[in-house]
Amino acid sequence: MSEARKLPNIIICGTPGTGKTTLAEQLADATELEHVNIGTVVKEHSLHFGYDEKWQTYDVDEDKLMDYLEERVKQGGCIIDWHTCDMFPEEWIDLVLVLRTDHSKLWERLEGRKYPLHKIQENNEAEIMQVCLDEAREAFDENVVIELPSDSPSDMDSNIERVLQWLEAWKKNH
Ligand code: DAT
Repeated sequence: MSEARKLPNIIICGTPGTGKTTLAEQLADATELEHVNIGTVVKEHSLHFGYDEKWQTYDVDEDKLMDYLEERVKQGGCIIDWHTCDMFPEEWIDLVLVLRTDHSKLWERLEGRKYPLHKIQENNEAEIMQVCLDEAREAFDENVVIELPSDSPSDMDSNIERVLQWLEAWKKNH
C-alpha cells in the first residue's frame, strides 16, 4: 500500500495527556497532513459498542473503525491521534511517534482535565510502565517507532521540528 501513498501516514500515540492532540493539531497546521482524531471519529460515526461510564470512554468497535479508516488512510497524509497503535495494520503506517511525559506532570494534566481519580491512577501507572511504547515496539518495526519526550513546550517545539524534517526526507525518498 505504501507505494501508492503520495504522503505518509503517521500515528501519534501515548498515554492520555501526553500531548497527542496538541502535537497532531500543530503538525496539521504546519503541513498538508490531516489530523485524524480517532476519539472524535469513533464518536461521530458510532464506531463503538457503547459508552463505558466507569472509564468515561467509548468501547471502540475496531472492525468498524478499520473499515471506516481504510479508504482515508490509503490516500496517505493522515496523522492518526489515538492512545494505542497496535490495532492499525503495519502496512498502513510510515511513522509511529510515542509521546512520553514525566508521571508527576502527567498527573497534573489529568487532574486539570477533571478525570476521576481511578482514571488518573490507571493512566499514570500505564505511563510509568511504558505500556504504549512497548505496544508500539511489539507491533511495528523498530525503525518506524520513535519515542519523544513531551514534558514542556520546548519539547513540543522540538518534536514538531523533528517531524517536519522527517516529512521532508520521506517526500524526497518517495
Ligand atoms: P492527549 O491528546 O495526549 O490526551 P493533549 O494534547 O490534549 O494530550 O494535551 C493535554 C494537556 O497537556 C493540554 O492541556 C496541553 C498540555 N500539553 C501537552 N503537551 C505538552 C507539552 N509538551 N508541554 C506542556 N504542556 C503540554
